[in-house]
Amino acid sequence: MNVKQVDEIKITRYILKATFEDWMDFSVNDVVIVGAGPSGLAAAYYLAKAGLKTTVFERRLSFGGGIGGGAMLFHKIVIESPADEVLREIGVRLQKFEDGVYVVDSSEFMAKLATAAIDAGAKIIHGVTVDDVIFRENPLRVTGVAVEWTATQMASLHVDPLFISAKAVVDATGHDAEVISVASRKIPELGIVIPGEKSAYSEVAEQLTVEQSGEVAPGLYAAGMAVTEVKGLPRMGPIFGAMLLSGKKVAEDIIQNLKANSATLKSAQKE
Ligand code: 48H
Repeated sequence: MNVKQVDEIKITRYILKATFEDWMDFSVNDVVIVGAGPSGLAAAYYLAKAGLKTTVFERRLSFGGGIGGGAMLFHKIVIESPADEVLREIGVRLQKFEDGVYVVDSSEFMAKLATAAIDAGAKIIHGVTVDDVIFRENPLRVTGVAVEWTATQMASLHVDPLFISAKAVVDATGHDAEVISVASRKIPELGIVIPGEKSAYSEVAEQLTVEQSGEVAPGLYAAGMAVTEVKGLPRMGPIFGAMLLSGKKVAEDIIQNLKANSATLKSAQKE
C-alpha cells in the first residue's frame, strides 16, 4: 500500500481553508444551540431535519453532556415513553423493563444522537464557549451569541469574543442555564427572573420540564435542565426522556415561530 504523501504546509492550508469556509458560513444562522448534551442534540436533530441552518457550540471536546456520566458513572440511563420513539428513530437499542420504561447504554445513546444531528445537517463545533448574547431594541430581541475558545477562558486570558448571529438561540447548557443567566443579568429589559432548580421529584419533573420548554424571551429559548433552573422546577435524576422531548419541543416551537415571523415579514414587504 502506498500512503499518499502530503507535505506539512499543505496539511496546514487544507485545515485553515476548510475551517475558515465553515466559520464564514456559520457566522449567520437560523438557530444557534449552546451545549451538545441530550436536549441540545435532540433540538439540533429536529431543527436540521426541518431544513433550518443549525450550529451547536459545545464547550468541551466531546458530545453528550451529562449522558456520558450516566448515573453515578454507571453506564446505563433510564428513558421512558414516549421518548423511546426518538431513540427508535435514531437506532438506539432499548432494554425493556416495565411498560414504557427502558434502559439504554450511555455510549450508544450519545454517539447515535450526535450522529443523527450531524447527518440531519447540524454543524457541531467543539471547544467553543458561549459567554454572552447579542441583542437589538425596537423590538427587543436576542439576535445571536458571543463565542470564545474554551481554552482561552480556562487560561483566564483577556480576549474579546467573536459574534455569531441567529434568528433563535437555544440555551441547552444544563443545570446552570448559562446563556439565559447572562442575558437576565445584562439585559434586565428582557424581564427574566430565575428562581433556580428545586430538589428531586422525578414523577412530576419530567412532564413539567417538557411543558415549560420553549421561548423565555424574544429569540431566546430554554431546553433540558436549563428549563428547570429558569422555571424553578424540580430535578429528575438520571432519567433522560424529558431531555429529548424538551429538545424536540423547543425545535417545534422555533420552526413554528420562524415560519410565523417570515410570513409577517413577507406581508410587510408586500404592503
Ligand atoms: C458552550 C456549554 C456552555 C457554554 C455548558 O448538562 P447537559 O447534559 O444538559 P441537558 O440539559 O441537555 O441534559 C441534562 C442532563 O445531562 C442532566 O444533567 C440531567 C437529566 N440531570 C437531572 C438531575 O436531576 O441532575 O449538557 C450541557 C452541555 C455540556 O456538554 C456542557 O459542556 C455544555 O452544554 N455547555 N457549551 N458554552 N457556555 N455551558
